[in-house]
Amino acid sequence: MMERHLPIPQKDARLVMAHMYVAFISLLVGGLMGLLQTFVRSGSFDLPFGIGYYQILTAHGVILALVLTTFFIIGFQFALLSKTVGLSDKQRLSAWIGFWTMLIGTLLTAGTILTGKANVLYTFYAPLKAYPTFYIGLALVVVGSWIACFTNFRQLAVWKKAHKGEKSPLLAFMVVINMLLWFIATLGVAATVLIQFIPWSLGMVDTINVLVSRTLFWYFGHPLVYFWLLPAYMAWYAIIPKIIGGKIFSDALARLSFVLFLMFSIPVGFHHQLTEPGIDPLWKFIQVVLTFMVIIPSLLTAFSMFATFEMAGRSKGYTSLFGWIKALPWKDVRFFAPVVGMLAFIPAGTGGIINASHQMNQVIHNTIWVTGHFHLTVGTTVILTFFGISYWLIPSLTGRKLTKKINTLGIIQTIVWGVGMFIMSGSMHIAGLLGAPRRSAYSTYTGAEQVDTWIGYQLAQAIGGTILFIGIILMVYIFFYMVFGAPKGKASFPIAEVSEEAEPTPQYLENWKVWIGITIALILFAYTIPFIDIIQHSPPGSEGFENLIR
Ligand code: HAS
Repeated sequence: MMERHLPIPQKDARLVMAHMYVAFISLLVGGLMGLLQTFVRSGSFDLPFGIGYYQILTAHGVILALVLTTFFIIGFQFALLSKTVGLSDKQRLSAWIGFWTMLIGTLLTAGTILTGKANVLYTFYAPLKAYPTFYIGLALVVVGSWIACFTNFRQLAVWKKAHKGEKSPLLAFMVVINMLLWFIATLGVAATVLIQFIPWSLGMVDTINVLVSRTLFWYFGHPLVYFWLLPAYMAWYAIIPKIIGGKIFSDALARLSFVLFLMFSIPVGFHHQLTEPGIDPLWKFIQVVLTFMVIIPSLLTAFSMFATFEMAGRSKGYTSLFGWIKALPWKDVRFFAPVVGMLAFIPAGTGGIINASHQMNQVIHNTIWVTGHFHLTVGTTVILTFFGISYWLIPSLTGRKLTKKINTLGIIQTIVWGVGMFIMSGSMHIAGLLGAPRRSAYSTYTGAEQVDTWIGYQLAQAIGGTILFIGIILMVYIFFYMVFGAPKGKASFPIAEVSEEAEPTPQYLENWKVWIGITIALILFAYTIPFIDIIQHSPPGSEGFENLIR
């Protein structure tokens, strides 16, 4: 077969595409589960063939939040590193080993869920207990992702050695930060899965320390959301400027915001446990303060994006206060999809700040407001940016062109997604404020009056969910068309240059020892005392509850 002219070596393209296939198949399967859920919760639909609500809820969460994201991100990051610092044969081999390890783990976990032996949701809170293969599969996914981490670290290290004294390419720096964050964070989930869940599910021990397991989960669970967000920020900072015909506002600011994410995204897990008994309120308060620190890099990003857009518009001659908005390429889906994601992040981030506010958390915790929050953040901001990336990445990996037709279909897909999510997530937020719980199947709560106030919103969720599912079908069609159907041709791999007016990037931003040192110090500060306290004052462990919920 003739080698096609691709912006990255064909062997690397194949590796990235393998990740993309898993991601887009996951989108279809996980999305279908989501659609069924909204139907059940509307109260007018029962699942056939004895399938349980919590079974599909677990599949939906694991397949979309863990599988789709991890495969897309790791694949995308390999593409970025292949383009900026290269991927040697040895590194490619280890990347493939990582991929297969993750895939085997995914199949094991997904298979366990589909046979109804793991109705524990994606947070797998103890004392709900799953069949051991659920946890073993998850452990394999984490191990596979670690292989990817170390391959990425090695890629940059080799490049640095060959380019002594040079600043690393911005995207390579960002990828390494994200993988460092992921590695440090997954140590927590690996610890709870290996030390607590697997022995317990195998029957080697009778009980599990519930609070320790949840604390280790959230030590991982919050940085997890930034592991999803940072690849979107990579595209915003370094790719979107090229697509709009502009330049990166500031390389230093972009790096600083990533360094702040590394430092502050981990020592904040308690903000998911603010209502959890057994954790000293002082340490909850300290972690809330640290949570407010992790908002800063997102505010820096918002500033940076506005500056990039304005600079690009003004360079094209738009001089009025907001005239530069007109200069943006609204008809280019590679811009349109991510920018809708950015706009969604304004209310989504505001919701996050509400969640993190200690007192207000009491109002929304465990209500469907939180589900609304994460469908706006990961389900809109992140995923629409991933779709936006796909419109140039997939053609550039398959040697095809993004046709006008697909561009238009992509814009329609984005609008469908935006409308569906506005209806679904909006009604989730409102129903949550009215007290509707999350993580629960349809219930009339023995005819309680309060239920009447949120019934209409549950119906709206089903309508929004249906529109979103149409969006999924469109996106999966677009993906396969870009892989197999689009005309052959040369597609671009857009990476922007830094503006000439930007300040030079200080050397210290690449001082890995300092940033990793501060990150570890902050984690030790935020977790050591409360964790010792949790272990010392733990109530007796709990035995497991299997298939308690269906
Ligand atoms: Fe969150 C719960 C707090 C961000 C995901 N979050 C969750 C859960 C998920 C999740 C999945 O403190 C549920 C977990 C579970 O199952 O229990 N979250 C925050 C805070 C932020 C935040 C403070 N979350 C995210 C992101 C996520 C995500 C990002 C996924 C990707 N979250 C919480 C808390 C809880 C929580 C509590 C626990 C609730 C509970 O009680 O259970 C912040 O990072 C948000 C900062 C963001 C901003 C917005 C900046 C805006 C930007 C856009 C600019 C727009 C432009 C467009 C440039 C401050 C950058 C311009 C366009 C033109 C045309 C000009």
